[in-house]
Amino acid sequence: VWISLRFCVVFPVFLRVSVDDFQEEARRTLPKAVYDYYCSGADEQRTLADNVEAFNRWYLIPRVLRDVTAVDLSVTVLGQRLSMPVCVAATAMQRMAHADGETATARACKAAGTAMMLSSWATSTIEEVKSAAGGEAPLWLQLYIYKDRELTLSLVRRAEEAGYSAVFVTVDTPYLGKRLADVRNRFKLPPHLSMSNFSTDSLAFSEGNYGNDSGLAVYVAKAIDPSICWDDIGWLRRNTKLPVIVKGVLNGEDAVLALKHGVSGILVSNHGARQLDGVPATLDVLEEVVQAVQGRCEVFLDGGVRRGTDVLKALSLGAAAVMVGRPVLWGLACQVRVRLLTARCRSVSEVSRSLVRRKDFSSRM
Ligand SMILES: Cc1cc2nc3c(=O)[nH]c(=O)nc-3n(C[C@H](O)[C@H](O)[C@H](O)COP(=O)(O)O)c2cc1C
Ligand SMILES: *[C@@H]1O[C@H](CO)[C@@H](O)[C@H](O)[C@H]1NC(C)=O
Ligand SMILES: CC(=O)N[C@H]1CO[C@H](CO)[C@@H](O)[C@@H]1O
Repeated sequence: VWISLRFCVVFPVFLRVSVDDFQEEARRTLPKAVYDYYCSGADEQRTLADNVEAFNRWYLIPRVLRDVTAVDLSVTVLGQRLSMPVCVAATAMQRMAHADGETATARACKAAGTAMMLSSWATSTIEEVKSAAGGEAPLWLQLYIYKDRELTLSLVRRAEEAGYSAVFVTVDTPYLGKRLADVRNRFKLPPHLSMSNFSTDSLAFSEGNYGNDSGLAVYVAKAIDPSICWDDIGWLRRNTKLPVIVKGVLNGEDAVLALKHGVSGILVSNHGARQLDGVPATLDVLEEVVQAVQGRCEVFLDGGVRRGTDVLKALSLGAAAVMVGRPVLWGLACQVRVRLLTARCRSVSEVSRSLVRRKDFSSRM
C-alpha cells in the first residue's frame, strides 16, 4: 500500500513529443490569465478549431522508392536563406511565458537558423532582440499602424537601424477581436512588464485600470488606427526601404489589391483565429490566394501549423514558408527548444501540388 501510494504522488516523468504535449505542460504551469490570453480565439472559437482541423481535410500522397538519405530543408524567402520553411510568427508579450521572452525566442531562432517576426507589442525592445539574434537569424518587424503615424514610423526607423529585413504590417486588427476569456479575466500585463518599445504608460499598456473589459481591447481602441486603407500601404512603402508584407489577407481579391499596392509578400493569416470568428481556416484559402498572385510575390501561411505534415501540406498548396505562433509560446513556457519539422521530400523544391489530395466529404453525406 505504501509503495502504491508513493507512486500515486510522484510526479510522472513526461516526455514531450508533440506541440500538444508542450501546450498541455504550458497549461499546467502558466498563470490562468496568461494561458487564456495565449490560447484564446475570438468569440465561439470555431475558426480556432478549424485552423487545426483544415489540415486533416487533405491526404498526403507520397511517392516511394526515392533516395532520401540526404534531405535539405532550406529555403530562400524574401531573399534570405532559412534552414527550413518554418519561421516564427509575431506573438505579443512573450515575457509572460519566460523571463527572457522575445530574446529567448531570438536565440532559439538563431540556433535553428530561421527567421523571427517581432511583435510591435513585444516585452523586449527592438534592439535587445537584435543583439540576442546576433545578426544571424533574419529579423522581421510586425507593425501595427497607430493613430500616431510618427510613433508608427519610429518603430520602423528603429527596426531599419537595427538591421531588421522586412516589415509585416498587420491588416486584420482595426479593433481587437472579442476574446471572451480575456474579458472575463480583465486581461492586462502583470505590473513588472510593459510593451518595451513605447515610452508612456498608456502606449506601453501599463496603466492600472481598464475597467471590466479586456485591457488589450481598450488599448487597441485607444491607440490603433481603425481607418487604415490600401493607400496606407503606399504610405508605409514610401517611408521605408524595407520590403512590406501584408499580414492577414484571406482572399484572392485582396491579394490582387496588395500586389497593386506594391507589397513584397502576402501572409495568409486569420491572426490565429483571434480576430473575426467564422472566417475560413487559412489552409482553405491558401490556394485561392496563390492562384490570384500567380507567382508575382511570395505567399506565406500561418494558423494551426502544429506538425511537419502540416508544413508539407501548406507548401504543396503553394506557400513559400509557414509560420507558427502559439507553439513558440508553449515552448517558451516549457523552457526548451521546439523541434519543428520532419519532411519526406529531399528538398523543398520537390514539394508540389501532387503531394496532396483533398478528401472527398460529399460521398459520405
Ligand atoms: C498570444 C498571441 C499573440 C499574438 N500577437 C500578435 C501581434 O502582436 N501581432 C500580430 O500581427 N499577430 C499576433 N498574433 C497572431 C500571430 O502572429 C499568428 O498569426 C498566429 O498566432 C498564427 O496561428 P497559430 O498560433 O495557430 O500558429 C498573436 C497570436 C497569439 C496566439
Ligand atoms: C464592473 O462590473 C462590476 C460588477 O458587475 C460593476 O459593479 C462595476 O461598476 C463595473 N465597473 C465598470 C467600470 O464598469
Ligand atoms: C526599455 C526601452 O528601451 N524602452 C524604449 C522603447 O522605445 C521608446 C521610444 O519609442 C524609448 O523611449 C524607450 O526608452
